[in-house]
Amino acid sequence: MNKELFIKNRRVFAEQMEDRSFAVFFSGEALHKSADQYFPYEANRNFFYLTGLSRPNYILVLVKSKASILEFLFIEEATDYSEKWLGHRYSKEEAAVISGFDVKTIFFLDRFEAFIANAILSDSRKNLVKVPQNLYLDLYRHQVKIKPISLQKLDFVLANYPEICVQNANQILDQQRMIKADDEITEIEKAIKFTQVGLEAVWKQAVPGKNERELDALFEYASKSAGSNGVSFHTIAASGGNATTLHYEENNCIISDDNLVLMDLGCLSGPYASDITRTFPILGKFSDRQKAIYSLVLDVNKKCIAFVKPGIMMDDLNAYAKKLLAEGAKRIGIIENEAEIDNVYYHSVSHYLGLDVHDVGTYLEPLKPGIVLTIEPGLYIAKEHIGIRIEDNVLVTETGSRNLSHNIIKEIADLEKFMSR
Ligand SMILES: [Mn+2]
Repeated sequence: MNKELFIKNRRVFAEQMEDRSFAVFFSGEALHKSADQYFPYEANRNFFYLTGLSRPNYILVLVKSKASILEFLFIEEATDYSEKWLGHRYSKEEAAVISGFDVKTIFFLDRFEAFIANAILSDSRKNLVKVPQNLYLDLYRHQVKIKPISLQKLDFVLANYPEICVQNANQILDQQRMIKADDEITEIEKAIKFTQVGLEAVWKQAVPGKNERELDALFEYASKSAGSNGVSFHTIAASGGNATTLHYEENNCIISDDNLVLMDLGCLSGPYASDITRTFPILGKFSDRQKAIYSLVLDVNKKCIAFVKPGIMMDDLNAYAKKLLAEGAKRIGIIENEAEIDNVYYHSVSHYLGLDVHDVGTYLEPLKPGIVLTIEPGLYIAKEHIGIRIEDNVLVTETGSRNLSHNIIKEIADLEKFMSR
């Protein structure tokens, strides 16, 4: 991606910082798995957004004083050991090219604490900010009782300088990240394209008797072969009644002849995600009953995409989807009265999408151009062993919406034709 985006992201963030403040962001590290094994490293998304770098243990520092903004990056130094055992480590020059930093403001990690102490905290003539008032940190909390990593890492500051006010950088960055730049939309479109390739490989090879996990593996193989660096979340490959469990992740059942298969999946392009759901008959041909229910969900999917435009509230979109699903479900005899819709449709129709699959951003303000969201109505009828969801990824434009995943087929005739053999 173009470094200009990351330079701009830092500038826009820092412009919203109070004067006499500094901000510290950590790129994170791989989580421990078991014994000497670790989970694959995932860059802290705010760190990536501000630097374009996906490397563990890096630290970004922004300083704002008298309205001027200074930026510093701390990176891992390559050693003989790290190069031989762990692979290449970026040089300062390489990190500068990706992030748009001036190479003179990139240091190795061992300088970090002394830098904070001498250049920011100490009351010397040379320090960068006179008596800092605010410290901006990523305070995302995965669970309310778990202390954010940033607070743990900066304990040496917080314990000794209680007069410095901690500010939640996420309040600024969540708003900023909601509105996608053109480069970001391009990445999401690439992630969608990889997803299309993966799904088409599945459709070409899906036959009764296969295990759900074979479809999961086919998807991952084909999408990675197409260029994706991985799936954006654990693939759901749910046949028959398994599809009525929203987050079914076991993917370990033999798919029988009469089954519909619901696959909710997505790919990564860099750290950007897609999130698509398609439902198809394993035989390549819908029964009349499957057709009736599928057509209803598809109709709601298309109407909701057309409903998306700047100014509407997520609540309006949710209410609209639910009303359409309730009317339709009653019409084709799934429920007797519309109030029963909660028994067969029990999730929201949309969430934001971007650097995270369930991306940051408030749901309490009207939609704005540049937001990317999912549209994913569904119906889950346990007694008929049928779960259907059809999910697309949609960009809010100046005048309405653009379906970024329009190339992934979903019409009954197109699916049956594609799967015919
Ligand atoms: Mn989704």
